Amino acid sequence: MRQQNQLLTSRARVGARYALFPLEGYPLSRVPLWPDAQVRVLAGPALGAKFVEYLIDLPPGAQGRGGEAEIETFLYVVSGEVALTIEKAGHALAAGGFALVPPGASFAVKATTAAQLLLVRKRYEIAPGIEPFAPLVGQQDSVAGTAFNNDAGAQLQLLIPDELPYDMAMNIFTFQPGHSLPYVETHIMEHGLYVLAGKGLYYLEDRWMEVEASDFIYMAPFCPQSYYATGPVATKYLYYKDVNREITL
Ligand code: UGY
Ligand code: MN
Repeated sequence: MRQQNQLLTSRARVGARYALFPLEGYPLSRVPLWPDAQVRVLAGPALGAKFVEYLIDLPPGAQGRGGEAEIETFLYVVSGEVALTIEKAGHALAAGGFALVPPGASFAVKATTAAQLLLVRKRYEIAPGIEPFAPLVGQQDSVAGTAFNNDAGAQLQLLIPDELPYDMAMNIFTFQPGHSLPYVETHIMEHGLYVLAGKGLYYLEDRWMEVEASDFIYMAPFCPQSYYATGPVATKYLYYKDVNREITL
């Protein structure tokens, strides 16, 4: 927030195929399933996205829940600790912990400490002959990274297995300063990308833009995109991608 005697400027941009939103620009929402939380709606259908992404701040003891028929939910703990129950199974999640709840399964979250969560909701795409997945719970530190394009300075972790029962990817990219995506990529999949750490330059549509930790980027299908990490610390970003399904006509 600027003082009344200062000019207003912003890095927020909404282009034809992308949007870049610094966190400071989001007013807070209150939503019924997370009544004691401060919710920032990062993306949703009004932006053109076929998914919904929230950033949720929970004070200690605050609760939330979900579980809609046909909708799957991914949860990621940015900071703090929460107790998560999926159907009747309990899980303690600390920073870096994550879960994917299948469509139709109910879940509840209670903040053990002050906590910040990212939540992605997507309509699950049933595929003929493919059984839907069971609840998945994990911790990012236990997920092996692979060097992207043989660059050890660009590590990619797939939090959700790249297998046909899953129709979404949630990946963490870690770039050491000076490392980058190897080309400007353009693909049919959408992205919802939250910068967890570091800073650098994102190429979106047709230009380079500065981005930093806590920025959110929406990339629509076929948005030309690339990234170059500046520093001084490594960039880490968590991103959503729709995968593993036929393209509907
Ligand atoms: O998986 C991806 O499409 C990834 N390379 N995109 C990105 O980081 N913008
Ligand atoms: Mn991409």
